Amino acid sequence: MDLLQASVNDKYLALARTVRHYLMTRWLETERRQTELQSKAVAYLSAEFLLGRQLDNSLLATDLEEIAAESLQGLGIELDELRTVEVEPGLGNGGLGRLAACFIDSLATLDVPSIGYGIRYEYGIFKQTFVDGRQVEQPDNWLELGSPWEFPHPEAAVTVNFGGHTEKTADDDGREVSRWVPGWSVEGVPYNYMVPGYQNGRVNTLRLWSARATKAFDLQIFNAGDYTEAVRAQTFAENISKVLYPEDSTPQGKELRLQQQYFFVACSLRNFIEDVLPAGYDLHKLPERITFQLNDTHPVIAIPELMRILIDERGWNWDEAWDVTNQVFAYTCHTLLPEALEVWPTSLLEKLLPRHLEIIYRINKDFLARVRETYPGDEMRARHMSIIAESPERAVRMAYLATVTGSKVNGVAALHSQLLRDKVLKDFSDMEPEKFTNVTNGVTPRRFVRLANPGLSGLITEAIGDGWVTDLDRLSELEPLADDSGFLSRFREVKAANKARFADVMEARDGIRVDTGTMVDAMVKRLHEYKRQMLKVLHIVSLYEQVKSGALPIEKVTPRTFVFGAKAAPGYRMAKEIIALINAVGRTVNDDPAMQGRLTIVFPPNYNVTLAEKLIPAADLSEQISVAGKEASGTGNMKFALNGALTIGTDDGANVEIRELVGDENFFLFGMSEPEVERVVSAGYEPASFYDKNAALRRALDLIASGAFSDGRRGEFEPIVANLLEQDRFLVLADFQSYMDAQARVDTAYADQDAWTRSAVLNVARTGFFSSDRSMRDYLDRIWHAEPVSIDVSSMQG
Ligand code: 26V
Repeated sequence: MDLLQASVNDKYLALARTVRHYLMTRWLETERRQTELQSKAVAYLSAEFLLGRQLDNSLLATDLEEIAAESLQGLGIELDELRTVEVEPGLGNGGLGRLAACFIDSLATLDVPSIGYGIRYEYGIFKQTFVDGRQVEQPDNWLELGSPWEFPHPEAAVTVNFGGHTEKTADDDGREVSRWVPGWSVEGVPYNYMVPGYQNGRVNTLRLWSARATKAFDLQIFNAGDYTEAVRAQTFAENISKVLYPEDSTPQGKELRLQQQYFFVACSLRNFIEDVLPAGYDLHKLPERITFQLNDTHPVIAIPELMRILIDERGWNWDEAWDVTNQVFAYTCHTLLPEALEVWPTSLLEKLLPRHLEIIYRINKDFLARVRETYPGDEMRARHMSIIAESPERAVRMAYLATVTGSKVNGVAALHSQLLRDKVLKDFSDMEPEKFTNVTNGVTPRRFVRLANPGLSGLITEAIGDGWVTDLDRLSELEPLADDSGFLSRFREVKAANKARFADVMEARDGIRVDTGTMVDAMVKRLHEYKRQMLKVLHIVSLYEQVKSGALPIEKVTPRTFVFGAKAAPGYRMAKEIIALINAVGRTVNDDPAMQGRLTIVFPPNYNVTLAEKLIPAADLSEQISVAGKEASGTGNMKFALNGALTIGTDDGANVEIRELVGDENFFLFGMSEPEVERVVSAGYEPASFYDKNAALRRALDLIASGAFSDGRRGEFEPIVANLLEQDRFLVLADFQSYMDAQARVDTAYADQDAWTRSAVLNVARTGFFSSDRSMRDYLDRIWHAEPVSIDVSSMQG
């Protein structure tokens, strides 16, 4: 094609294909090496991989950025323009999906043989728009222009069965065996994605499955002459990988969701056993070759699936199969909210996976026998620990199934793992304490520092060399520079440049103006009551109210830009009301001349990985304000700290570890601790008493209720106000004053820019621990016990 006629997308595709071609040699070599060595690998099973844009990351991993930029320039093309046309694959909801993406990046960089398994959703997380300040969801058609990063392998499709019934027969020795007679099936087509390590020649694989109708199924119906029925069947099959469920934390017992889970897990196990392992491999030795890491409960149906394969397809006896299954799975829990623990009604399993249900019953029977043996006469305990819940309906508790079966169970931050042991999974931890461990989450420094923050990266590299990119603990070498005024002023220049870049992005993306002279105060995460965006709103409304009533002179207000980014689950009413309130407060405050632009609220719609990469490096203040004991870890908190934002936060999730590392003087702690929360709640929390006692809080809430942000319509935000006064499950009102006090300390600290910058530098220097490379080493030591395998690049060409 003529360059003159090429669209920007054509040029982007041409560059992407060039880079991927370069990576392919390494990909093949990685695979050849693995086939040769047959060493132990890790399979990360996850329903979500929130990858973000691929071009930048691939250019970094291959070290081709400079040469690409130069050659493009010779053709009169700007690399920067090409970067921005890439649509990010949003195949995840939030933290859990992004964590999976960080982990596979680190595994590749650490040279660990590993493979990610998941679902190739045709539509990722919905695109968020605002209509009159309210969230409206649009489908995310990320494949519209095609993706140059995926490699479909229709020839390697595998069949997955569903439905039908089981039949009891006897084997040669007269033992009863069960046989699954499935009712229908679909095919899974693997799409492979390259996962390049950072400049080390290794390219691992992410294998995502796409569903289609089976040929046999098609033919059968076409031959019967029912053309429309056959087409309908195809659509039915393709539905399975059609769309990512946008619910996080409140699982709905939807049949399609269970179909998705079993679909990708069945494809993945079959693929590993039949295609990755050599032909004829003795599965008794499976634990020498693989750990299947279960990312939350979404892939837990893999447990009965492996049992079924070993028993029904390979003819093993139960104990043999159980012994192997026990060793190859490990389970990561990512939540503390009881309502987020997945349960599947036995009626649904019976209909969709009848043989798996039988296997689960048998696992439970053996397990309960062990419980009764350990605790004779303690029937209550047995009932509590049963994998099968009896009410409100008979259902399988997937977290219990994973805990009982897995070789290890881990939480995702120190506090979270402790709470799992002490509360959520206490009985299990009492019975098998050695099973429980912690691995604190981490984030990849390649994407979230090196790529997202080139300015800071350059500064760091100048000071300590570039080894930090793969050894983030070396950031500690920056510590002495926190007292070097020259370094501090350059650090400040970088922050200023990042704010300018963020302002440009906001202008171009949404037509929003950002004043780069203000403190950037950011709260970005899914909208959830426990995360307490409402507390942030009350802070803003209270400041606004104080200025309007004359209690606070406007000159005394630290100029801030409050940045929100948050999607609400489409069916989560209260979350959507809170989004509407944030936008309403934003409109009123931003338009009020009395504010003189000192307090500005910006809420760009559709916050995603791409926007995160621009916002985080520009932020001064990171809001991590969940009620203590509810946020399992958080990972945004780590990204902000590593980019030199100071945290205002509760003692929750990984905030605890961040504060320990950066020191109390460089962190704004507020709010009740987890034990305090527990005490207040069990004593019978009365939110209205805080409203009665606290004038500032009362005025803020009254202002919202008065219609001041809704053109005088008093009822508009009534559900929010009533909920806070009557229920307030997450103790927003109880923590209000403490939060306001901490924000006052923020203002004081920010007024001394030298001291603030010093704290920011110390945040960077002291948070190297939060590299996902460290997380991966912890998993390797405590759970996986696999070894790195280096790839020899000397023989390879570009
Ligand atoms: C649950 C469900 C339920 C069914 C529909 C789809 C769906 C998707 C995700 C989830 C899991 C919610 C748990 C979760 O996302 N946990 C977050 O995990 C992060 C990584 O460990 C952690 O940093 C966050 O604190 C935690 O909330």
